[in-house]
Amino acid sequence: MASSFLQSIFHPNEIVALIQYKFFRPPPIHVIPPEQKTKIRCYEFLNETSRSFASVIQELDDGIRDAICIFYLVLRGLDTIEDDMSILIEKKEPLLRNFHKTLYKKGWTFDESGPNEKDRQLLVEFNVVIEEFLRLERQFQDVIVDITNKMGNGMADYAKDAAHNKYGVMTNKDFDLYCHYVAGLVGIGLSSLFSISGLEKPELANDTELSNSMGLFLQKTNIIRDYLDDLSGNRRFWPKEIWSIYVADLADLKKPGYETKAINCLSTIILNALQHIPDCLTYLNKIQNRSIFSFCAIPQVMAIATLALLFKNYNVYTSVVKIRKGETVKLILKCTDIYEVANIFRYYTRVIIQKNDSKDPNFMKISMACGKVEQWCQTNLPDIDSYSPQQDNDIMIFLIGFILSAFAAYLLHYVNQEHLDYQGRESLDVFD
Ligand code: IN0
Repeated sequence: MASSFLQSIFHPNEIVALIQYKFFRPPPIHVIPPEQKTKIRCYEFLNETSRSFASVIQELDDGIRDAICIFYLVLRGLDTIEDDMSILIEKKEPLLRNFHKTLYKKGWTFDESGPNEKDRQLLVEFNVVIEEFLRLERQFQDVIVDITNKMGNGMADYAKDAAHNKYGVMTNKDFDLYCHYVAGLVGIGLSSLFSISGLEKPELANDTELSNSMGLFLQKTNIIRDYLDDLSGNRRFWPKEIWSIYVADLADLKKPGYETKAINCLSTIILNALQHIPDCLTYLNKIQNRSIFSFCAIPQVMAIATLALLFKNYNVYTSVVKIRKGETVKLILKCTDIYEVANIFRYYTRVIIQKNDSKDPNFMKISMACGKVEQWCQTNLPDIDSYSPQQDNDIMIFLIGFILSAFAAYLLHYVNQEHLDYQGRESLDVFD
């Protein structure tokens, strides 16, 4: 918490958002009766895997919350198997291909994940997820099984493909296909669940292209951000069709002497991701239910904020680049309707335009991709400029933020001083 405040010290409105989120946000009102032990355990798992996203799921309306929670945990289980390099391919392939069938095997658990797998315990207690899965309405179960089947088989195809293991993703078409398996299918499944719940129209599920784009935009952003992390685990998701324009090997991008190539390659892959934005906005514009809207919009605005931060940022090749917690919280609080969300997209694509420079080989294409966001807003929300979003620069917020920042800075300075004094005392003790 203290470090989140420190990160946002020069962004008073983020300090206000952090305080608002931490202390003044009403907690989710639904309570699970204590006798429903397996459901309680599922929500505990959800909270362990992803804190901020878990609260967005918990705020979903009654008719859809449990189905999404279980869908999320099932996918997390499948992903844990796919990621685990300690499981041999002979074992991994059938596990992935049959994972959808295990959803009907009461009592099934798996304790062979590597000790370092973050979600190892989820598979150790997977019987709990299965039990709750079997309590869902039949139509929800069918969607989850169908998507898990398609995704598990797609993942298995990639996991056993020798060329993929050696060179990684080859063409831009492969890039889209891999992202379709691991994320586009999630979008397609979610749209079906929304429509079946009756909270959204059937049309949302029929337009699978839009649902797919929602997933591709998120997954491509993750892949761009995780360049270094993935490479160190010998995973190669940046398509060769893109990086081979600049270097002979994907790993060269992080080497000294390749800085300009690395930045231009980063622009090319970011441009590839930006192309999904109009579809994502069109999808979000079709959503009617408020809780589903926030659930879908929050990851999307995080993704565009991340892309704006990654663009022209050499740190992608040296460390993990992430948006500040304060910025995350500010975005979560803002995602209330399509006008707010479109404004956030416009804001970050304008950040990209400002960073863009004419020496970049993709200068024109990037300008055009960002221009399409402006165009989308003018066409679909013609009154967007007369719409007045919650003012960021509202004088009160600024003043409160400023005072709180000063106070936080003082506190941190004070705590640090105490800490140093204490360390000093400790080392004195040692030397005495
Ligand atoms: C998700 C997606 C997600 C949410 C809403 C609508 C979607 C439509 C299409 C595809 C995916 C959609 O959102 C989560 C967000 C998340 O987990 N964020 C993490 C941050 C992080 O970097 O991991 C957090 O801690 O807040 C998401 O990333 N994925 C996901 C998985 C399952 C479900 Cl049901 C929904 C993963 C992925 C690979 C992008 C599909």
